[in-house]
Amino acid sequence: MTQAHPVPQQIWPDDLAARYREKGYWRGETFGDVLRARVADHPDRLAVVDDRNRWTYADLLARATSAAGGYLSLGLKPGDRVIVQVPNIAHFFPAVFGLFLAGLVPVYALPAHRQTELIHFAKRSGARAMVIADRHEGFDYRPLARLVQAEVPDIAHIIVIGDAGDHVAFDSLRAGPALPQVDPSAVAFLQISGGSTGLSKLIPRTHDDYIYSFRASAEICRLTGDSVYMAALPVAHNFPMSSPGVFGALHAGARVVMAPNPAAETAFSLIAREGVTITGVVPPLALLWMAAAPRTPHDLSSLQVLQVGGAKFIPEAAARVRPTLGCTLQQVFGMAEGLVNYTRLDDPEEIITGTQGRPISPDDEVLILDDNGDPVPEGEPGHLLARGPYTIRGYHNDPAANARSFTPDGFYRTGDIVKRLPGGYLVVQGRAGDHINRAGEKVSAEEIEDHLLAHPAVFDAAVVSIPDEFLGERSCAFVIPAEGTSPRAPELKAFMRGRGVAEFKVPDQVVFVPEFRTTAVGKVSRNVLRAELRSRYLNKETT
Ligand code: AMP
Ligand code: DBH
Repeated sequence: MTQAHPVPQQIWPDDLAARYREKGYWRGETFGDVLRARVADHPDRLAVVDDRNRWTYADLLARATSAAGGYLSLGLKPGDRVIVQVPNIAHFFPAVFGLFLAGLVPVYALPAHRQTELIHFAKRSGARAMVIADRHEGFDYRPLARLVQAEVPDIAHIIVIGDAGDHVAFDSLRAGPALPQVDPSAVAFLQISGGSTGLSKLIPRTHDDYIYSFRASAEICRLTGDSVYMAALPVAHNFPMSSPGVFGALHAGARVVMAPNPAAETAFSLIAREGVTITGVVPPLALLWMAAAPRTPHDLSSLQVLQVGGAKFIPEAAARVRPTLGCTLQQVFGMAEGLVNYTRLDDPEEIITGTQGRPISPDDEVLILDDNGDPVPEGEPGHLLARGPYTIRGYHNDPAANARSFTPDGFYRTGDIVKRLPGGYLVVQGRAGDHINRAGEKVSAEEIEDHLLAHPAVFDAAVVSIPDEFLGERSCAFVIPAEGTSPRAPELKAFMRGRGVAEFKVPDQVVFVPEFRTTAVGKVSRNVLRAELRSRYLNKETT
């Protein structure tokens, strides 16, 4: 017997919802409406390009409509969740617009996720199907999906883009039953949080709220029908998806170019070939691109805006973007839960290089509070909380996380420590919680510790973030070996890989210690312990 599973919901109080509608943020449009409107405007304009395909807006809608009918013909019902683990290929769009048209709810997984994460997403969301690509960048996703299905039998269908074997071929999906009426205030998809405590949480976003966020983002980034947006980061990330990302670009009637990977050589050749005008990267990639630019044979002159976000971009590096790449830098500080900040394209240089931008919306409410929950004096650092027309009011199916992460009046506790400058510009100072922001991928310390603790030679483990010149932060696991054992770092790393987790969660470094030598009396909290280990490490006294 399968257990009844809650349908994802996102509920704003009536007065705020009314206000967001009245102000024209929420327009009662669905993803399907957006695509249909663009097709009506310019059916023959190129919408999506990858290494094999060049599809117009009309092509995209036709393919999405076939997919939608095909999904429903398989027996999926509007409201059902479908895990989407699709890399940066053109088919991502018919796959997800097909789901939207059918009223199905994508649950976005990253190509880097492995069975441990996927099983968690599947169980927590109550997923009934998966859409995957056959292979990408040397990895075969079909055996992985089969492993997930073996653990979560509610997954009735695996739909494969490419060579499907004995699964359902995406290209065989054909229009069938009539498509349902889709409610714009309903949850359109579940996005994945980086996870600050334990496993990733599922983030329910509605058509209304998400479309507002990328429509307004596209305006801030001045996208037009002549813009060419390149998705360099994996498109399931909220940043390349919506800030303004691929959806903001399609909303603006622009062209989307899918880069199969973000290496400088790949990205630069696509920039030159397609005349890319804007793209977004994380800080370590910005550094690599700046290092590669002086020697590239490719013409990068079409690039007008390089967006950098996901982790802090230091001012010294920020100042080098224009001289090396010849384009405007835009800093982006956002989160899949909602609030996104941008430096504006015409901001003064010191704002662009020295801040992480200001919120999208006049109705974004931002609080900066001290440890007691009182507002800090202007310009002082404090905890960032946010509420607004595209910031969620709760995670899906996770009452414990909701009690921690939201205030009674609906503000989301971001976990970030920021200060606010005049004009509302935010400067990120750090994190309150224990996660590692590894090149923009957020990894929860607790999640890594739980994996390590499953190894018989690990008596205890504490994972901390260590500053890293290239990655921004890297993960360091302090491990107390179990009595009579002497585990080695490669063995523990291999063990974690064997458990089927994304590679970015495998600790970068393992330090063995005989004990945690905690000074506090009694039982110390994990946070105190991690902070102490981290400072011991930074002061080079780890043994
Ligand atoms: P998530 O909630 O997993 O979507 O991750 C969002 C988090 O990424 C934010 O709360 C910040 O901690 C971090 N982040 C995103 N953009 C930036 C940025 N430009 N500078 C510093 N931190 C950032
Ligand atoms: O890191 C993020 O999650 C992020 C960064 C920039 C994000 O969600 C966004 C912009 O929308």
